[in-house]
Amino acid sequence: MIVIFSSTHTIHAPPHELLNGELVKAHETPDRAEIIHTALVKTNLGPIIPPHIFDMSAIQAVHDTDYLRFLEHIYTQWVAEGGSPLAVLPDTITTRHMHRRPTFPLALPGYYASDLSAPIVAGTYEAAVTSAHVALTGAALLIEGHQAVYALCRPPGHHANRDTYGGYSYLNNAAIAANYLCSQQRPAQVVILDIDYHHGNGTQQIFYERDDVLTVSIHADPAYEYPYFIGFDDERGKGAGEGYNLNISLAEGTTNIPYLEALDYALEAVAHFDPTYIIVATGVDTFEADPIGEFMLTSGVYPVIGQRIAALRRPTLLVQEGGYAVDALGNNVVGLLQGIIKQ
Ligand code: OKP
Ligand code: ZN
Repeated sequence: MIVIFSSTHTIHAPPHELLNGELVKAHETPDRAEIIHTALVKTNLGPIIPPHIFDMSAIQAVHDTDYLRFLEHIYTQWVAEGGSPLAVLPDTITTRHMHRRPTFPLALPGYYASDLSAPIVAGTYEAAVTSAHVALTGAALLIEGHQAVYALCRPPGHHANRDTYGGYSYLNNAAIAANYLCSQQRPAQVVILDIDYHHGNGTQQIFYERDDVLTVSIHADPAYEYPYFIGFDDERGKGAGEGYNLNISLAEGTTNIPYLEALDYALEAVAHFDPTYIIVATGVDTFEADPIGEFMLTSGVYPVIGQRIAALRRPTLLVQEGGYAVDALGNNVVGLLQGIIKQ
């Protein structure tokens, strides 16, 4: 399996995040990707290659121009205006009742942020663009005929919307890759299967009214878990996209067996859609020891998950999302990838 990786991710190292009312040390750290990279090198899973550089239009096809410009320049503007050089983190955010776009640098982040978990530092934009290029490189390899490719993306992306960031996500890597596949080789039909613990709200919304990308997400019930305001099972898509979004939410404490049942249900929908390509938004924060996830999956289940996905026998791109139990992270990701290869 080809792996795509860039060490550019290290320039995005947010110092902190707001979690349950406290400013705590960031969970989404550079060592996550380094740990996965080291585990991949050790297991000799396949060639590890750097990303190709794509035209910005591949990213602009998914994200709004004003939002991209904001991400690129806000850190400098924020610091120049007296914001903390530690990181951009707004103190005032838009709601349903106040949402005029500001121009003032200390106010702008509150217009684009969906939560306070995703600080912007000097290197965030470059790291996020590189992360998108890592995913795009994977998509291009599928077009070239590869059966399974792993994009070691960091920062993650599935909470980023066309014009919002949050949930450690700035650019939606999986969505950018899916949209690229659709635009390159008509009539490509793409499934994004999101197995991260958290609902992939950005991905859902980007494709909500489209029928060429089926979005399927298995995640913790938003009634008690982030992103709270979206991700419920009755959200099925809209307009042409009606029936092309599937949410499967699971209870706190979910263990291997019920999880695999949910996966099988999701995979039936995927098979029925008959995709040209599958993109797996790969989070392993479903692991029992994850510090921010409440599922109880064990390391032994990840190879099984991989095998069942690969049993669909479609060209598959795995895009890294979450997973914060750093001691087990390398093992869990490698296990999943080995399951994909073994099938
Ligand atoms: C990113 B990924 C819960 C706050 C959650 C953000 C979580 C982002 C997860 N009270 N904070 O792994 O999907
Ligand atoms: Zn997650």
